[in-house]
Amino acid sequence: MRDLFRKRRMWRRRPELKSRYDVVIIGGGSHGLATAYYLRQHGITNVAVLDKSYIGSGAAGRNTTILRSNYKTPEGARFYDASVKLYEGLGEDLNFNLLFSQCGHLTLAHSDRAMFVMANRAEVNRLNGIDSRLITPDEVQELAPTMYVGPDTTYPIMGALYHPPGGIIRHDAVVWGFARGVDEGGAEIHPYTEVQSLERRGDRITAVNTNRGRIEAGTVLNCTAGWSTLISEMAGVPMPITTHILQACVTEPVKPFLDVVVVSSQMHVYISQSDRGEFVMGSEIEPWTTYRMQGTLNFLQDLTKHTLELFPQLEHARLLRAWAGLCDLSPDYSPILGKTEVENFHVSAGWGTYGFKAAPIVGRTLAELVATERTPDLIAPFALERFYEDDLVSELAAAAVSH
Ligand code: PYC
Repeated sequence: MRDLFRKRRMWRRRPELKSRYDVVIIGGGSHGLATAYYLRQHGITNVAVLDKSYIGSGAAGRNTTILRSNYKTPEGARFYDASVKLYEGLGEDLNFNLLFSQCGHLTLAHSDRAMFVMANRAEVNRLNGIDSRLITPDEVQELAPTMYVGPDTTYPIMGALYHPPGGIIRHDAVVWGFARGVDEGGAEIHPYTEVQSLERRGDRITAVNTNRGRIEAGTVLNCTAGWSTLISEMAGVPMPITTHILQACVTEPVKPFLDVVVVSSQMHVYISQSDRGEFVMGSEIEPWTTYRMQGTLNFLQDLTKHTLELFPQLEHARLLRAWAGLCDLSPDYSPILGKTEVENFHVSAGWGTYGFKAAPIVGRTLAELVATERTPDLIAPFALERFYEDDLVSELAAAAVSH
C-alpha cells in the first residue's frame, strides 16, 4: 500500500521498537523530549522516548505557557532562572520559532500580608541575580493600562511583584522543536506506546514492557508528570505525590490590549493575551485528587467573574475552549528530581503547576545525571530523599495560584 505520509515531517515514524536502548524515557512531553535532546550532547543517542498518546498530549499541551523564575526559595529561584536563560536561547538552538515573548510578569498583592510575601520574594530573587521588584499601584497601572485597578473592588491592588524577564512562549512549538531536535540527533520517538510494567531485578530496572513489546533498558527515566506515581509504583518506588486537576480556558481573539502576564493568587487567576489575541486564563487546582480531566462549571464561573473584575472589556468575549490537565503535587510544592533508590530509575516528578517552565533545565540536568551518574548541584535540593531527611524546599505560596 502506498505510504500516505511524507517520509519525513517534524520527526520520523519509527515502526518497530528495538529490543534494547541505553536510555528509555517514559513520557513524550517537554521534559522527556528535552532530556533526549540534551543526551545527544553527551554522545548518548540509543534512546527511545515513549508516550502512551501523541507527543505533548499531557501537561506540555495543557499549560498556560507562562515562564518565570521569581520563586520564593533560593533553590527554586536559581533553578528556574537557569531554565528561563535556556529558554532565551532555545529558539536559536532548535532553529525553531518558539514565539517567546518576555513581556513581563505581574503578581498582584491585595493585602499587607501579600505585600510582605512579595517583598520577601523580591529580596530572594535579587540576591540570586533575578530581575524582580515590588512596584506601586501607579506602576501597575502603567504596565497594564487597560486593567481596572480602581479602589471600589473586592480586591484592591496594593502593589505587585514585577518580574520583567517573565512572559509567555508557544508551548506546542517547544514540544515540536525539541522533538525535531531529538529526531535529528538519532533518538527515537514512539507515540502510542504505553508502559504496562517494569521488570526489576534487585536495585535495577532491567526491562520495560509496553503494549508494543518488551524493551531492555540501561537507564529508565520517568517523565510522565500527572502519571508519575503510577509509573514509579511499577518500579517499586512510592512517591509522596497527590494528583489534582488544573483547569484553563481561552477566549476568541480580540484586539491586543494586554502586554504583560497578570497573576492574582487571591483572585485565583492568571491572565495573558496570546500573539493571536486570545485571552488565556487559568485558575486554582481543584482540591480533590483525580485523574478525570473533566472541566467544571464552578471553574468557569469563578474564573470569568474574577477576570471580568480586572478586565471588564471582556464582557462580550466568547470562550473558545476550556481544558484540564493533571498536576502531580509534592508535599513542599517543589519538584522531585533525579535519583531514586533504584539505581538506574530516575524521575522528573512533583511539578504541580510549575512543570512546563522547567523543561529545558530538567532536560539538561537529567541528561548530565544519566551521562555522569552524578547529581548536578542545581537539582541536588530536589532529591526524593529530602522527604526522609526532613530537608524540605517549601515553595508554598509562590505559585500563580494560592497553593
Ligand atoms: O506558577 O506561574 C505559575 C503558574 C502558571 C499557571 C499555574 N501556575
